[in-house]
Amino acid sequence: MITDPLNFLNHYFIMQEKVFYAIVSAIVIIGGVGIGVAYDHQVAVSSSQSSNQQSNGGYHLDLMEVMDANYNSSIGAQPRYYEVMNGTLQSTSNITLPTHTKITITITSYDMGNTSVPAQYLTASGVLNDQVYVINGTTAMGSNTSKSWSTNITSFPASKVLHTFTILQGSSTVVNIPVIAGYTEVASFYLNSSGSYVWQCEAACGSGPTGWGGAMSTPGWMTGTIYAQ
Ligand SMILES: [Cu+2]
Repeated sequence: MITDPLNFLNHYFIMQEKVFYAIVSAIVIIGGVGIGVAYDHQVAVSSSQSSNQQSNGGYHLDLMEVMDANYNSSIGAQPRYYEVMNGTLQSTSNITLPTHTKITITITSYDMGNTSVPAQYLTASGVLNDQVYVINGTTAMGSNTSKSWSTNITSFPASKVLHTFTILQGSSTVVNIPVIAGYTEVASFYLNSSGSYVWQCEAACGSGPTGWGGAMSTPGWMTGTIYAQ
């Protein structure tokens, strides 16, 4: 029974006020934790991306291929692979990779055209499912080519391949990734034995009558050494 309606209302509003502040406090605390988690997550992601270190997804090898790097005064411009590491462009003359670890390679090509490639290097091999995930449009051309937009490819059309990223152990091909000029490509592979490998572009993209001069025969351009450890 309510004896004093005013006192009851007063009490009621005080209670409401307490509940209100409790709810506000809970929102602030939960929200704060949420922001903290999001912030931590962002920091973790950006630091793992910039260091090329191993993370949950394995190891990341990021290569950038450019069309016209200055080779020398007589040959002039040549295509070149760089390794992107810690936000800087590094030479690909020596690449260090881990063994028994999933290596995800991203090749970003800023290039155009095609060149002659022996048939066996037109097929992706040594990569997961023998497939390369190919994204059209690193180089903006003003129109989209819908058919080849974000597709898994095993057999590459000869008319589109300008380079390969091929890893050789002695005379055997361990990994072969055909590269389409002006595309971004992603694939994964494992190196199961430690030691040194040769990497080579197998498409004749260099200088001279055979196309195997200049970049094709120069470490850090279209060939180099991979140390697996
Ligand atoms: Cu090449």
